[in-house]
Amino acid sequence: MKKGSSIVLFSFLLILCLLYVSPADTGRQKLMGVREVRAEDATVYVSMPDPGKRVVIGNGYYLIYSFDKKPKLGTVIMKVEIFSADGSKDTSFVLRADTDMPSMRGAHATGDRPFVVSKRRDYVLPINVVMPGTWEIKLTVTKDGRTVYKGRHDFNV
Ligand SMILES: [Cu+2]
Repeated sequence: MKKGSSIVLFSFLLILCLLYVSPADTGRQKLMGVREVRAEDATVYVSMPDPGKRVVIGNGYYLIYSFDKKPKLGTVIMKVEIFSADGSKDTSFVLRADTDMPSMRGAHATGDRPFVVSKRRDYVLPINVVMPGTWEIKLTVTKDGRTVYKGRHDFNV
């Protein structure tokens, strides 16, 4: 009788653990997920005008971005030119871009990757389009270690 009741008690505690521990874990993961989304919302990427148009980035500077070809499956080169108020090219900025598919967030996320400055004083970055759908490019422009502009461009392939 005593042994039987301790088995019952043990089973009861085991069921309690299974019931309580797993939902708690799920809840914690959900909470963390919410926090991640909020952290991302806090960093605002402004939707940029179309390629070839001026994008004002402040202090008289503007950028113009374009692609070496209409984006399609494969590698497309993103080019960004930055001009100062007098229209001369400026390569004193540091540019980074994070590429992903919003519909399957994280599946192809590249993380922030730096652009390289070319001989023509363009900022260039190869982007690998590995599947059809909507892609997003999140561009971060920094100068002297400070973020001066965050822009976003979506395109369909
Ligand atoms: Cu995908």
